[in-house]
Amino acid sequence: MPSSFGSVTPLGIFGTPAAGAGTTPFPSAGNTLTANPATGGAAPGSGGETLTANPATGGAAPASVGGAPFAVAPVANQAPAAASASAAHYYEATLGPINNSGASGVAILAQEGNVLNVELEATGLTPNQTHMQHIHGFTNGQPSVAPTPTLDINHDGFVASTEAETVTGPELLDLTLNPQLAVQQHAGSESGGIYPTADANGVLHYQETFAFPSGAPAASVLQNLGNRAVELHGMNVPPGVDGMTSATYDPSMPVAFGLLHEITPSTFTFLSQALTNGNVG
Ligand SMILES: [Cu+2]
Repeated sequence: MPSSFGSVTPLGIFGTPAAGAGTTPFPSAGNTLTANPATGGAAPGSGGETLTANPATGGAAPASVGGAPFAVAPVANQAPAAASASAAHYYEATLGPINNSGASGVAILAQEGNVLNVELEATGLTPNQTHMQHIHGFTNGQPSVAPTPTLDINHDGFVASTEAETVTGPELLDLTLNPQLAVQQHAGSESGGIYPTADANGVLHYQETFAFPSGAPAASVLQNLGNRAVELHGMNVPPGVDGMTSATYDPSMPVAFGLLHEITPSTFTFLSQALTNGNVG
């Protein structure tokens, strides 16, 4: 999995410093995050799974920088020294329960160009079950809003995925463990997507990097991320709900939802470290 995107340079997204910050790829210990606790992360140098550099704090000023702050900047990190600073954008969604699921969590996104990194932790999920998770939104720019019980049009006591989508927007990106398939914009089929499974305690950890070919239709999901939302699915439902004929696990039932909003690089770093340390969710 780490080599899925061998043709891209994933570290640029995380190595881009704020203007004036240190510009070496590994400015100091403590700024290197191994982001995938579930899989044990990737071996150093294999790319894709290792977050580097702290764009907000800049970390400790590297001794080698001296008076030429950008002299050692990697090619991918040649951010202008002035106004525009970093081209990376960071987002957070606080996930709250839907359908009285009891689930909650947090998702953080880092986006630069056509590369998107997603970290997510959720608790209170149905244990040992696979949970579909997506970025939802509207491609016309309409902001997603949180679903409410009033959307239960068929009055079965649950807001089904299709009912929720009237306000959240459709699935725009499948947050799968095989992002090479998710690069295709969601087209109404879950075929082929591999989603994470909650552990025996109902806890789910997720980290993945999506690299979209330039100009690919799916890359549009990266636009207006601040108007979009993260939604998790899957819970046990009684008979008669969502077309189920018996009490069963309904993999599509929404269980957690959060609106994305842009955060500062320092907040992203803080949250990313907290996720890595298991202190969030
Ligand atoms: Cu969804």
